[in-house]
Amino acid sequence: MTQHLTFPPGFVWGAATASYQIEGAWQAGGKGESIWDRFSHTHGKIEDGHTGDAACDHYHLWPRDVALMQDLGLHAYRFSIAWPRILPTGRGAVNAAGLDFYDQLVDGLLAAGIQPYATLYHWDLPQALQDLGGWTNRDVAHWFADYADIVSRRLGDRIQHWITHNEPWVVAFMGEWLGVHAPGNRDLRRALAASHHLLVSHGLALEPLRANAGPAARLGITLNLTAVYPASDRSGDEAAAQRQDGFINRWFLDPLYRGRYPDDMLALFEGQMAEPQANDMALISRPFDFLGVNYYTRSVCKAARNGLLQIDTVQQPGEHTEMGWEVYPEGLYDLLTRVQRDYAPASIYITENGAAYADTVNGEGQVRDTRREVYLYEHFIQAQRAIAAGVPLHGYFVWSLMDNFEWSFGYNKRFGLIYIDYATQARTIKQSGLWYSQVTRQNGLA
Ligand code: IFM
Repeated sequence: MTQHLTFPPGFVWGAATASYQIEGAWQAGGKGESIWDRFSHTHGKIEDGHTGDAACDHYHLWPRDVALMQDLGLHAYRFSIAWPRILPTGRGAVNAAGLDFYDQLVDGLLAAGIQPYATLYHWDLPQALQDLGGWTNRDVAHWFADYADIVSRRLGDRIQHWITHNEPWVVAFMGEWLGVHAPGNRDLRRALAASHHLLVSHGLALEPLRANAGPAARLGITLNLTAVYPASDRSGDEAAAQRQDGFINRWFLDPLYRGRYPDDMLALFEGQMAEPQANDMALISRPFDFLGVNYYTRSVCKAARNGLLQIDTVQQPGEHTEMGWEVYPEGLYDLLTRVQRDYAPASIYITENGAAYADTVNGEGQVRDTRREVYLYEHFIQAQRAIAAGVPLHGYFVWSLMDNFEWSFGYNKRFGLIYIDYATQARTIKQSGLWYSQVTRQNGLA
């Protein structure tokens, strides 16, 4: 690896995690049950019966984790707040111990010179709200805004970067349509209602966040976006790629940046989705400060005869990660330049990018994860290209700071810069983490 990497001064290098994936302590400190507690405790939902009950025990070990972040030279740490720690039943009584936990974490980060980037919703909805319909119930959007208000009143003096949602596409479609994530439903109508209410809740939450975090605070939302390509230049394949782009990318980008859903998708979903209420699209398209982009792989599509979307994704030859995802760094450049061309966000952060590999600790106590290092390096090159092409990319968060609970795959996929021994909770910085600490310190590679 010889190419030098140079990023603009002030570029933010970080790493990301999410509450359910790392905290454990699922009943500690007055926390309520979340939909992921319920889902993972349901037989057959998660590989090998794994749960997030203990995870990386970050709830107790966070001081050690902050020290490791310092070792990595992180400028910033993106974490999520567990709604049921703050409001055990989703609304009503506030759990002081939950707020205290994040308060201490934020103070610990700032004392270590690390900027906190907080995500309010990374999928652990209070189960009590799911019992009322979850995201399919419009009222949840208002309860989300109340929750945003409570958290930002307490932490808004110290957290300058707020992300309302992480990957609302995954929440709505994998949770309510494909059934592989909590709450595990298989109903397109529910998924479409949920996706709309997630967007409404984003718009509603901006107000208390701005009021409590002050004018300097930067507010954003994170989307899982993909670079989409047709498998051939046949018109059917091009149309399939267009549908995939509509389903994954434009379904969220258009409402947020243009105040309307894409017509081709509305036609496809006809009869399955309620008409938005009068003010909804204005709410959803309220100005916000940055777009968080989670990028892992591309999607190559061809026309199919089955399914609502009539798309087959075509497996590509070449390098794949342990998730079975093709390594396609150029897709990051294509995606960023396209988002910039079509939507012109004022500011973009890569809020997640990384790779799962089957890491092991060797006899010398090291984790030699060269493939992850190469994966990251190649994606950094594409980020650098995108910046040179005029994309206002201001930071990069590697997924993930540490190995963690990878949803329906349990602990069987390791994404971390830090290896976790789940039996002992020992942490080992992987080779990729040591390499990344050079990047964070040199703002690239000299
Ligand atoms: O682990 C997830 C994360 O929670 C959301 N984005 C994708 C990651 C890898 O699958």
